[in-house]
Amino acid sequence: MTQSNGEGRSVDVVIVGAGFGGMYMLHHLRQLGFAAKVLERGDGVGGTWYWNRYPGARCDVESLFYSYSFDEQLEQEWSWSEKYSPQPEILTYANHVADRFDLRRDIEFETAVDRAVWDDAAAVWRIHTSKGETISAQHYVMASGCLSHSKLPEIKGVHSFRGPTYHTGHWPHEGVDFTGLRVGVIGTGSSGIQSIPLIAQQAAHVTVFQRTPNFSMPAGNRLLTEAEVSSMKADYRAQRQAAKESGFGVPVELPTKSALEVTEEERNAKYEQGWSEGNLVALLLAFTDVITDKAANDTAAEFIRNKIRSIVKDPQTAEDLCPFDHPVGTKRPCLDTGYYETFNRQNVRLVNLRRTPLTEITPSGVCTSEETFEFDAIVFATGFDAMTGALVNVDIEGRDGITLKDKWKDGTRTYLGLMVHGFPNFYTITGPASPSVFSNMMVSIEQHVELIGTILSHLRNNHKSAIEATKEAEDFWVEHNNEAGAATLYPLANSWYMGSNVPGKPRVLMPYIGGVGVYRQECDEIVADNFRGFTMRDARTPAMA
Ligand code: FAD
Ligand code: N01
Repeated sequence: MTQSNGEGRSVDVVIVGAGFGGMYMLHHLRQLGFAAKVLERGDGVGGTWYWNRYPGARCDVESLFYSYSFDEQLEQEWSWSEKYSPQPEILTYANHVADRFDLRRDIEFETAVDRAVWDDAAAVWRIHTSKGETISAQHYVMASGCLSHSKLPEIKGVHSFRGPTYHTGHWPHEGVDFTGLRVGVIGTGSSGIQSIPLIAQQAAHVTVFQRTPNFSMPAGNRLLTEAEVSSMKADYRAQRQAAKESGFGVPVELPTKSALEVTEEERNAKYEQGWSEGNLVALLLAFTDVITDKAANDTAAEFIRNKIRSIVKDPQTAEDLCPFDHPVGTKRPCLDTGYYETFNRQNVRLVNLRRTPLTEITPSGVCTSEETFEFDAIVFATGFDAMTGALVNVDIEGRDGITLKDKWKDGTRTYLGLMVHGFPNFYTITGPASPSVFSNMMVSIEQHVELIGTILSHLRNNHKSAIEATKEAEDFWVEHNNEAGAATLYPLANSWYMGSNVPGKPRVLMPYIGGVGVYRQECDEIVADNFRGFTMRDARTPAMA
């Protein structure tokens, strides 16, 4: 029940964020009979798909899988139009879900959470909002997103440009018309790679500033046929189950051979299949060892580099676009539509910042160590303070006054990527050390939401007021996450997975690479084993045991 005790409102659960995580959390808690409120900074639902409205934004997990599975009717009534649907369609889907389940009446928009403090005596969270209100809640869920805290580059003069600047992660709702403009784009991750081809079609000239070339492959995006959609709808239960049991949250045939035990022809034929299908996972799982063995990985990397060389006409530009500094897959690989071809256009130039570093942004443009560029607009495709940014941006104070920011200053520490020792009744959907960004996020979101539902129901049924991860369980999970990561090539890259894109951020592989199927099984076993690794407090006991 939502109540007011004269000192502010009180609800069972406060959820931060109205993306796919927060929306399903709200719906699920309502079904279980809890009173929940969602607080959302933006003025609409959709999270990622509300903010990232840059040209070309679309998913790179096939839409038929990048969608909720929790409601069969929803699944049957909604039809995706494209293999990888564009941002407007995904946002329309989010709005449809919000309407269909009447979610908006419990979402407060344009409301940011700034601070949250655990009141141990009362066993409640006091959650402070940008509107000056304090809401009390027994449980506090951060559904604040892994890729929601955008960041500008650390470049001298970054705020000094006179003309308009845009960050891909909070693009103007009304769109941007680049017609006739000289545009500088900084960043060549997924957002840059998706947007550059479309900006180039419109602008008079585009200069792309690339620090690290990325591995990208053509999405092969296309309209879905009616037959494809209905055949998926007929088989959805089996497909969803396969996704839940898989490694990355999409069903895929598992490899049986090493890349090094087959002939070059056989190897390249397998890579060609992934490339022509526009299927990232198929390429990374073409062989057993692509993401674990450097020599095996080199074969996939060289396959992609040869594709780049075959597409890009100018040999120096082609070579500059070829990634050599990280194994393929260890930075988030990209799916594109005409990215490499864009560098054959007369109005596009690539600047390799490894040769001529960016030195300054000025009122009229950008300077490198060798040149000055004048622009009418600058696009920052410079990414996010991923996985932890949105969490530590809120001043979250747990038991004994410890803050989450302090606790994580040498690296994230969580149990299952879901709860944190010292922070009772606090949950992070797709938090660090869960499969999260190493998966189809819809699968990971649904699993965390349902796990939180199981925990809250258990507490209620057993008259417990609070739950907390033990230090031992957290230590074990941190170690387990690190061991899983160390068995792969991921630590070799300077990626946002490793926190390397934020100066001073501890270098730790944040997501859990064990796979969504294995992780789900681990979680299920913990629940079945009487919530192993958690302590619970009786409603009448004053402090955590
Ligand atoms: P988000 O969608 O990020 O929502 C979090 C919400 O919390 C935001 O609306 C934010 O405003 C709000 N918020 C944060 N902090 C506060 C605060 N303090 N107070 C109030 N509100 C707050 N994943 C895939 O699996 N497949 C894909 O193809 C894919 N494509 C992507 C494309 C782009 C461009 C990006 C950026 C990410 C993509 N992702 C993809 C990852 C994507 O983030 C997730 O799939 C999913 O949308 C995350 O949902 P979420 O609800 O967890 O977080
Ligand atoms: O961000 P990024 P993103 N000087 O961090 C460069 C998801 N997503 O928004 O690599 C010069 O990947 C930086 O260079 P470097 C997906 O999970 C999915 O593109 O650090 N350059 C890099 O090139 C993705 O991984 C889709 O050397 C600077 C770029 O900016 C995640 O979101 C689409 C710089 C940032 O790339 C983030 O993607 C979009 C500087 N000072 C996003 N600072 C799909 O297709 C940064 N850079 C589904």
